[in-house]
Amino acid sequence: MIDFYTAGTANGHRAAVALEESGLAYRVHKLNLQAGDQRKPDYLQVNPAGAIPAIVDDEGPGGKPLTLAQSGAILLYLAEKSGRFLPRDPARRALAIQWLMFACSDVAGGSGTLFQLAMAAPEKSAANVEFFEKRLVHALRAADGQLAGRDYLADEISVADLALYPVVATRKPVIEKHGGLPNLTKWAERMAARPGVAKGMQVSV
Ligand SMILES: N[C@@H](CCC(=O)N[C@@H](CS)C(=O)NCC(=O)O)C(=O)O
Repeated sequence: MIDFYTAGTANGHRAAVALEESGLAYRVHKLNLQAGDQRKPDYLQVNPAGAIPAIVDDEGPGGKPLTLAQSGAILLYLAEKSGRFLPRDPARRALAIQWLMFACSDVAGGSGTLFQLAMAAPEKSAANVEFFEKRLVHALRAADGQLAGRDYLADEISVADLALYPVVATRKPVIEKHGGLPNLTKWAERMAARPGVAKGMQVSV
């Protein structure tokens, strides 16, 4: 059984979608980030960085418990454990990992900046919000190009699609405002129609 520590953010949804799609058994522990659950001593034993998502697999490699943070690492671990979402073909596999990194660094970072500007930045600036919205959409334009003539980022569905979808879903209004990303929009509809994706997106709402 996998214990899954999460909250209703795109990083949390990323791991939830992967857990649902992998078909592995898990139980959810919801953290209230506003209340500071992530900084409580019990949780810092799970992830000393004080962030979600994290998992504890009591049947990790060699039958030993494994504790893991970082949504991208969790996706790769679940893909290897379930034998799903990491293409066997080496070229597709390399591309899947490239787009996984893109989703978890460039795109998640850009979306995180928008969150910080809205919730935490000491000074509010509409111009800065607009600037970082456009930067995020510019990054997503690369995925839109990759999806021209393809159903999935690495041709077959992979960790890359599972990683990117929650941010695209969360930032739909920003994409619509600055967008014109038709391939990404169609891909997002395809992803949303998957029962595992839909269920994963509801896990910590
Ligand atoms: N790169 C990390 C980011 C994790 C992260 O930033 N989690 C946020 C929520 S989306 C968090 O737990 N923040 C708690 C805090 O900053 O106190 C990942 O992909 O898992």
